[in-house]
Order: sequence, then C-alpha cells, then structure tokens
Amino acid sequence: MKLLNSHRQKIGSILTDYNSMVFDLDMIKKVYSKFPERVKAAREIVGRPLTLSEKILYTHLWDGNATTAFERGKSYVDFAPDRVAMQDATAQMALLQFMQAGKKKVAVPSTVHADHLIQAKLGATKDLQESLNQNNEVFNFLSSISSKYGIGFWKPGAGIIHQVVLENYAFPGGMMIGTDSHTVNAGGLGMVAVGVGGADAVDVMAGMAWELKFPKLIGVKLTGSLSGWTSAKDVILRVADILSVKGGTGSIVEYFGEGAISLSCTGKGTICNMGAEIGATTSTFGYDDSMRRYLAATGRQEIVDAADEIAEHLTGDKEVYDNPEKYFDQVITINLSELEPYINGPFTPDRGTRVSEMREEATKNNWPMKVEWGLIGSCTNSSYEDISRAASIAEQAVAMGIKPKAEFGINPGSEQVRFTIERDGFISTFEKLGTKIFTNACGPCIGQWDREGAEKHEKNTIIHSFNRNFSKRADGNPNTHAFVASPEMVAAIAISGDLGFNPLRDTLTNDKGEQVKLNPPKGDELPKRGFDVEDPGYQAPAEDGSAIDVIVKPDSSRLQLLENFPAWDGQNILGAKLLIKALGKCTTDHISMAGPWLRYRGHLDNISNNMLIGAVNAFSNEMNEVVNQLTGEKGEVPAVQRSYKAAGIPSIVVGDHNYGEGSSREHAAMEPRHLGVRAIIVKSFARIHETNLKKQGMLGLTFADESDYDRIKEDDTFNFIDLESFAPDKQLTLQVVHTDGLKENIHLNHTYNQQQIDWFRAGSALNLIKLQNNSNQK
Ligand code: MIC
Ligand code: SF4
Repeated sequence: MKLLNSHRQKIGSILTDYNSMVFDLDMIKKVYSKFPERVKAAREIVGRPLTLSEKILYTHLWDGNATTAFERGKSYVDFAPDRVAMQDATAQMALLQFMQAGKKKVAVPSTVHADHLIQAKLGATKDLQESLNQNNEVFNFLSSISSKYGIGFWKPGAGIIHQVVLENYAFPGGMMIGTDSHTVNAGGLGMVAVGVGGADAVDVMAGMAWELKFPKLIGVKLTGSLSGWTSAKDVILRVADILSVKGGTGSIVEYFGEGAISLSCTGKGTICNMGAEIGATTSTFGYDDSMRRYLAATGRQEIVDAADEIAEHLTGDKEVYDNPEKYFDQVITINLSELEPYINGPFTPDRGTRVSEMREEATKNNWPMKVEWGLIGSCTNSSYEDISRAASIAEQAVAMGIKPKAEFGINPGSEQVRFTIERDGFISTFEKLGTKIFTNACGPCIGQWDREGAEKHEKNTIIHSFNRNFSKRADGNPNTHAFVASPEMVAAIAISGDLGFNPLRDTLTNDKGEQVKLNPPKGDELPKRGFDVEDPGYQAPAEDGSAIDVIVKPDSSRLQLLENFPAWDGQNILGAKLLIKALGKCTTDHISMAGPWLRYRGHLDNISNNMLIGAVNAFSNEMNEVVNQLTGEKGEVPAVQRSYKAAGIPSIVVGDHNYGEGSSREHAAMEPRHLGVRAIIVKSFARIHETNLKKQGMLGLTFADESDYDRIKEDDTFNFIDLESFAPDKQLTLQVVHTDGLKENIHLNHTYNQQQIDWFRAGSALNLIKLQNNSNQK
C-alpha cells in the first residue's frame, strides 16, 4: 500500500504490529466485570432509575462504588477514564507536559494519531509525502515519545483520530478522554467520551483522577426513521439549530427512542461528534444492534460477547426513556420521519436553514449563490456509509451526463475506510467527477488546505460535511462562506454548483440539455464484503521504553521543552492594563488560529505569536490591532502583550459569551499565560477552555452582571482588590480605574474549587503535580 509504505521509509524505524486484534480486551472485560455492582450501588444512592450517562459516570468514579448522589451542574467529581486519545496537533503539548510528570509509562491505554498536520493540495500521495518532509521532526518526536511511554502511535495517513478510535478502541459503557473536542464521536458506540486539554490527559496518563463537574443531562428522543435525502447529519444540524453553540454547555446529550435505535452506529457517531458544536460535554446512545453490527464488522465480536452479558446496564433504564421529563434536565423530541435536510452556516455551525428555504435565505442575506467547492469527509462524516451514499449521487451524475459545477475533495476517515471504498469502486466514481482524494487526515477541516486563490480574499461559497465553519477556518479567507451539510447533500449541491439547489424538488440540466432529477441517495451501512485493509498504519509501543531517547533540539522552531510557569506571589494583582476587549464570537480559532500556525503547536514561544490575532477589537472593530497603553501607539496583539510583559505590567483580556468555543487546544490558554496575561474576564466560557485556563494557572472569570462588559474602556487600569482571599464560591472584586479618575468596582464570578485554586497558587496544575511528586520522594 503506497501511502504508508512511502511514509514508513521516512518515519521509519518501528514495525507495524497490528493483526486486527481487539485492543485492550482485558481492560474492557475488567470494566464490565464491575459494571453491574457499580450500577446497583449508584441506583441505590441516587434512589431512582438511571440514564445511561449516569450509569457510565457512576461506574467510573475514582473512588469505586458510589457513596454520594452528585448534584448535576454543581458537584466536582473525580473520575477514572478507561483510556486516552491524542492527536498530533495537541499531543505535542500534552506529551511535553507528560514528560515532566516523572512517570515511566502511561497508566491507562493511550494512543496518538498523526492526522492534523497533513495538508490537502494535490491529492493523497503527494500531499502526504510533502507533509512528512515538512513535519518529520514532529512526527519523529511523537513516534519516539509514544513508544517510550507505552502509547500506541497511528502514523500519518492512518486516519483521523475519531474514526480510528471508533473502529478500534471505543466500546459501549466505556469512558475516555481525548485531547480534541470531537473525542465525543465515540458516543456513537455508547461511550462517555470527552474532549479535554492536554493537561487533563496528563493527569489520567500519570495515574491520577480526572475531574469534571457532574454534567446536566439533556435527553433527545428520536421517533420515526430517516428516509430519502435526510441523514444522521441532519439530526445534529437540527439539534444545533435548536440549542445554539452554547446550549449544550455543561451537559451530556443522551439520545434514545425508536429513531435512535434505527440509526447506524457511524450515524450515531456523526451526531455525537458534532455535539461538540453545541458545547455539550459529550453525547451518547444506548447499546443496540447497530453497535453489535459495527463491532462485529470491525473485528470485535469479543466485545459484543462481553457487552451482551451486561447489555441491560449499557443503556438507560426503561422508566427513564418512558418518562424522560422526570429524569433529564431538558428533553427535545425530533421525529426523523418529518426531519428535512439542513444546511447550516455560514460562519457558525448553529445557523440552520432547511434545504427547501435556502434560496430565499441566501438571497436575503446576500450569500454568494455559486458554490465553488464541495468537501466530503472529516472525522464526523467519513464512514463507509457516508461515502457510499455520497457516491450514489456522484454515480447518478456520471450516468446522467451531468458535469459538476463545483470542484470536489474527499478526506477518507481512515485507511480502513479508504482501502475498502477503493476496493468497492467509490473512489473511481468520484474520480470520474474530477474529485481530489486527499490523505486520510483532517486536511481542509483544520485549515490545512492550500486552496488556490484563497489569498485574494474573494467572497465565495463552499459546502462541506465537516463540523466547523468559523471564519477563515478551511482556507484562511475571511470571505469564504462555508456551509455544513450531510455528505450526500454536499455532493448534490456541489454537482449543481448552486447553494439554493434543492435536490428533493429541483432538476439539473445534463450534457444533452435535458432536465434530469437526482434520486435520493442509497448506501450501505457497512461494506457487504466486509472491511479490508493492508496496513492500517499502527505502531505498537516498545515493551520497555526506558532506553528510547526523546529528542527536542534546543534550536528547533517546532518543539520547545516547557518551563514552569511562575507560582502566584499571593498578592492582589494591581495596575493591570487591558490587552484587548474582544467583540462577539471569539472561538479558539480566533485565540490561537490553526492552519499555518499548526506548525508551532509544540513550541510555546513561537505559537504565542498568534495569540488573539483573530479576535475583533471592540473599540476599533479591527483584528490584530490594539493600543499599547504604555506608548499610545497601535500594535499587533502579541507584540503589545510582549511589551507589557517586558515592562512587568500585568494585563487582562475581556470577552463576550461562549469565549473559547470550539477546539480543545490548550495553546489558547497557555499563550496568554506565557505572555503574562493574568486574567480572562468574559460573559461566559466554553467548558474545555475554562478548564484549560484553570489548569495553566490563569484566572478565568465571568462578569456577575453581564452589562459590566460595556463599562470596560480601552485605557482603564484594573486592580483585583480581594484576590488575596480567593476562595471557592466567593466573588472577586475588580476595581476599574478610568482615566478621568473615576473608580468603580465590578463583581466577578468564578467556578474554582479548592483544588483549582491550588493550581492557581502553584502557577499551574502541572507545577502542583511536580510539587507533590517531590514531597512524596522526600
Ligand atoms: C478542531 O476541530 O477544531 C480541532 C483542530 O480538531 C481541535 C483540536 C486542535 O485545535 O488541535 C479540536 O476540535 O479540539
Ligand atoms: Fe480533524 Fe476536523 Fe475532526 Fe477536528 S473536526 S478532528 S480538524 S477532522
């Protein structure tokens, strides 16, 4: 198999050890052996029937059997996840931190997946080679550090983390964390899988508990069944439209009902995956036949056998699903039989428009109607089923003589999917439409798309089956209007080249000038002839990694060993300046952009040069331009912050709602920490980002009165006057000193518990681990 052979020569050294074995079966059996007793204990303590989410949470308590009924949305709880997954762009920082934790091996099964750093330009073979050339140092680092510490490594070209995890590691009733917000994809196989920052992963890999606020529970009852053009993607596009990008914050979304059972396992994965876009902690589904089929098809009948023995515990209790309003904090019902296909966007994944209403909506908003590109794939929509359904549309276009009006690109989710869809002829169908088949990797979804002409910043429309469509995300062009839809809808719309095209109603003109209509997509949930793959691209870790050297060159521009952040001096922070007041949406892409900056994910000082360069300055509406309060001159955000740091002046950042939405990248928290920002004060936070700030020893605070956001002036000075008595459940007071001498106090809320305050005191959670290690050794 060409792809992996060529990269094997490059990254080289270590042999592939993969015989479609069931990974970590013993661990899974151990989890299942304790399950019934732990569910029983939880049911007794909670005193009522349990949702699936509660069963998984309570069976994974760090302290064993439940002895307390936790308060949803309030109690901080210690959990013991079964495994950890990391992708290349976040694993670098996670493992640089892990190196400092003083452990010989990871405490739970863990994997690293090389998927984000691979660009999409000319097609898989050339692109993969080019990425290997460019990222060799980083891939070698990840390969050797994984081998050293007992971590499985999935090499470049092996696939996208979440697809590979679903195919190989996810299991019903399990709990995992991953350093990527879309780790939640594994909910499609009935897990509680949660996206976290690297520092959280370090805790678990170092054998410590993982802390999470006990989530609230949203129940989504699915009735009816999908048909025609509607697919699993439309379920989550609809849920996003209902709940918005922050509606799921702090909650697990649990899907149930006959409609849930009727969905394929990978379809369930899609729904859970994109649950990250509503801010949900995770989403999950009860164990059912679709999961049995998927596990068996991916070579894991042993897991089916083990799960079947405790099947009643791997789904919610009947009473719960019969009376969901009594048990969930919120219930949404969606009738799949009536659901229409959706197209969400542009610029935000929760702006939903029915396909039938798109022409009107796009005209009203002046969105470019001509579609330039259709992109299929990404971790959320690259299953065999997805590709086969999209291919059925492409096939019709070929047969009816319709020439596609837009260009096409596909990123298969894994080598196993790619190999099988090639064998089954889908790739050649797409190639007849001139489609570029990119590497089994994130590619355009993470800005690794070298799109010709993007630098001209022309207003244009693209449509894709990815999760995210924030400004500049795919190609760096702020004027690209990116829309999200199912793979089959992307195929139809890209063929028509018209955003307003409704394949359920409209016709297309073929090469003979005839009006023709596309039939609804057809596809196979799983390959009839089974999955096939020659080399999935897995590298097993060394049995004994102690002799393996992990190389980080001191002059590297890509990797940098971490230094401790300074501990808090115990004093109030006085005389702080405002670095930037961010206006409106400020996602992690705005705080620490991806695309070209991915290359510095292992080098904190270098990547800090992108800090907040995408945030909009509320005083000028400009990006990456703020007034340096020391000189009165305008400058770029990172440069101005560096000058505050050099002068020893503390600073703060102010933001709007759902600050830090999107990625799990802890760089968005480490960069301000590294450059000397002391506090981020916002109307509300996205969950992962808030935790990342705490872990890195930052103050992440919210306005007690949202309208205080408006009181903050560009040239104010800020004093935290009662930080010295920082304590759980106690507001902090910020004294704002305006330049006319007027002083006003505003109240700030926080969610720090005592342990998190200890992180702040120590300078970071990692500093605290190190302190504790040192005192244990004495
Ligand atoms: C994303 O989809 O935004 C990413 C890129 O996968 C991120 C991780 C990262 O920034 O490296 C995520 O979802 O957490
Ligand atoms: Fe990769 Fe995109 Fe999935 Fe993130 S959302 S893991 S960038 S494919």
